[in-house]
Amino acid sequence: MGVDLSKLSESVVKGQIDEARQLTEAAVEEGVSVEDIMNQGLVVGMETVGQKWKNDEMFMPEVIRSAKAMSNAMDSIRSELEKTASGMGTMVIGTVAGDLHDIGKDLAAMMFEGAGYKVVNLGIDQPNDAFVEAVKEHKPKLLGISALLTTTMPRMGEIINGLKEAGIRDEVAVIIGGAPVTDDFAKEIGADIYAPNARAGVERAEEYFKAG
Ligand code: B1M
Repeated sequence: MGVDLSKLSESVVKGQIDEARQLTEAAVEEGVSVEDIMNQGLVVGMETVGQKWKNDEMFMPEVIRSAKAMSNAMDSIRSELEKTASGMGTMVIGTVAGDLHDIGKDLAAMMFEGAGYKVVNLGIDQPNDAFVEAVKEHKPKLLGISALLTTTMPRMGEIINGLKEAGIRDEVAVIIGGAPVTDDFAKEIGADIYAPNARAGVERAEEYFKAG
């Protein structure tokens, strides 16, 4: 009897940390691919959470618990994910200076990891220089910048200018996301990709790279 991946997504929605991990491990043991575990289980669960949050059907502590359930379950498949990771290249991601919000950023990091990227997560409240230095150090294909406050959004443009000043702007694609961020803002500051949500971020990055 195979593991029902809809039960896995349900356990994420319900924030059942142990159950989500157990179901993930059981699926791995049964030979279900990490892609299916992510895309038919964990990601579906977290997308439902996002919808419920938007519709005021879930509160923040529940969202945080669901994110923990997803990330804890992902820990058990991380080594498998890393095996496929090299194929997609590296992504550096972080939240800008003065901004402590990390739930959406971590969700995006998890989705990119699930899609096969090696993700270097800088964390929250990162000075502009930290992004530029990380691009120099890790030579990522993609730089992800997250901001949740209108007061911290300007840091995104400053980081892009920092890349230009360092002469490395053309070496990395910049993707930005966060609740107050818009497509127009992304164009205005010269970002390459705008991500309205984590999954769209992965899809749009794929389209961007395909278009060359
Ligand atoms: Co804050 N906060 N907060 N907060 N907080 C907001 C953002 C706010 C909209 C609430 C409000 O007033 N309605 C408001 C901002 C107003 C504005 O500037 N326009 C606000 C404020 C004002 C503040 C404080 C100033 C409050 C205060 O102290 N007076 C303060 C600032 C602290 C600071 O950062 N310096 C503050 C603090 C906090 C907490 C610490 C309490 C907590 C953060 C906990 C944490 O992150 N660990 C918090 C929270 C939880 C929120 C809300 C309620 C929820 C944010 C969240 O996690 N959403 C938020 C209200 C809201 O958004 N409606 C709010 C769920 C998450 C999945 O969505 O982050 O949008 P989101 O991510 C989405 C997409 O945006 C996208 O993908 C995700 C979905 O798939 N995405 C990316 C995000 N980053 C991406 C990067 C990508 C790709 C996609 O690639 C790079």
